[in-house]
Amino acid sequence: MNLLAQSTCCVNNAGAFGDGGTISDRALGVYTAVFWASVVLGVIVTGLLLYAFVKFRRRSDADDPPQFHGNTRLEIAWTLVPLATFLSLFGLTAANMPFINNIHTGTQYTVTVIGQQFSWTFDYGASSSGARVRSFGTLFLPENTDVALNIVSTDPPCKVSPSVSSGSTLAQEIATEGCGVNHSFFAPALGQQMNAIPGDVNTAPIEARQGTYYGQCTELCGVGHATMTFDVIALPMNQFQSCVFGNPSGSIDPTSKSCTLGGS
Ligand SMILES: [Cu+2]
Repeated sequence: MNLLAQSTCCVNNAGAFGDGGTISDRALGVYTAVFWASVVLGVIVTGLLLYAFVKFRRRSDADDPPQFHGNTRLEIAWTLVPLATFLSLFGLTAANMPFINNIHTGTQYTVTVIGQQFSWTFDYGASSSGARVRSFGTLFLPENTDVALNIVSTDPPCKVSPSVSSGSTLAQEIATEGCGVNHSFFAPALGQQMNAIPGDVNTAPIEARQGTYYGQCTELCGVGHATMTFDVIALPMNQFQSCVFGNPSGSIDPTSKSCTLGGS
């Protein structure tokens, strides 16, 4: 318990199911519906089985049950009830997947998430001076705002900062280099998980209520895999702006007041 308390000492919402934002609300809604449908069906099936075991048990060796062939009403019922159940769960999942998987229309911020052995770099674009705006190990987000993630992987000899030609994005340039190993970005309380695959750009939406959230790599990527944790800090919009884009040189000081929740 101490170990757990220590490893999550400074981050709220480290649980597997959190209410960190609208995306996790949707995912949690689907999980909850599937869970309770399974509980209800499990209880009904177990109850019917136990009833049949007891009621129709063999009472003596000479005890022969009545012989009959088929029961149309029963067969229709045990075909239609599971079919309707699974179709509704499928429909519920299919209806929610686009919101959880696709970049939301009107999204204005894009962050390139770069997985390396064994750390995470978050790139917010180029500053006015042309330098990359980056944070390391902490993803800063504006609260209650849709953000798009471009998730990639790289390692030497390839560069974390290849030159970006016009019409291309940093994520595309990194993917073109094709270095690295598989990682996976996972922020459980925000309901978002997406693989970082060498040579590919994977996209995912993210949205968070104000707070600090725990994240980690969930693809075994080498000896330092366990150290590939990160924090997500969702700040009020004005604080996010000055934390991430406030410095013309592009550097982010994670210890500054504007980057700290409860700072100003
Ligand atoms: Cu990893």
